Amino acid sequence: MKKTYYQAQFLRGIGDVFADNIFTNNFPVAGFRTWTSPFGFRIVHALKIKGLEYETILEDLTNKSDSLLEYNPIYKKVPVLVHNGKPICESLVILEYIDETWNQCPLLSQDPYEKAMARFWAKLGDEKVYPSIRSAIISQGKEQEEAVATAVGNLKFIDELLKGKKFFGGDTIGYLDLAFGWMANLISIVEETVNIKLVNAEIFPLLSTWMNNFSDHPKIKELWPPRDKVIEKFIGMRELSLRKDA
Ligand SMILES: N[C@@H](CCC(=O)N[C@@H](CS)C(=O)NCC(=O)O)C(=O)O
Repeated sequence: MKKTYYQAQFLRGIGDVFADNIFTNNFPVAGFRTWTSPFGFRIVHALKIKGLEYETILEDLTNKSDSLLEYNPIYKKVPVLVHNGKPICESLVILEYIDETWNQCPLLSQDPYEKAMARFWAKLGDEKVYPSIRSAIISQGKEQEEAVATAVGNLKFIDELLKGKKFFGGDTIGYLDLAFGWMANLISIVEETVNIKLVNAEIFPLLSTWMNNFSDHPKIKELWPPRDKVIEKFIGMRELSLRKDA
């Protein structure tokens, strides 16, 4: 079957990673994700922070594996965590499951109010920030300007959460750091791809420092995908979307 431009770009981006990506089921913990899924990063980062061994299965979303469809038949999305054969779907739900199952390096506070706030902000990140940044990648003109304005407006609230703190979780990485973690890597890639500014260090000093602290953390750093490959993928996504709209 002839591949679309986007699929070709995507496959080129991922290189030969697919070749070995069969679910061996040899580990008690396994994570289905893609190489760039912002939601997928949360899971592997949480497993790393907790110091757990796990198997990663990188999905091609244009050709989802039977295992993914079996484990997430409702949404058919990544990430999925499989623990002792049982699937858990939805990245924020998975984060809480990981935190409750493995006590070391706690991610969520025990305080009900702080916990509620962390969940509130994580939801805002998913419902407001992620869609606007995604839209900024694939749109242009007025639509893109509006997307950037929405993203920047919400990032301002997020920046303020960091007052007096190194991480959203305090001195160490917590639930909200993992929920927002994708921003630390993908925002500057989006800025470079579409030539826009989302996080200006002068306007967002705290967020900008957090982005560096988080993405350079030894347990986080090694899991980011190659920057040039992600840019290549985003350019492909953008071209496909703009061509569709033309
Ligand atoms: N709310 C979900 C979102 C997951 C999601 O959107 N995953 C995307 C990849 S980034 C996906 O699997 N898309 C496949 C599809 O929509 O068919 C979560 O937090 O896990």
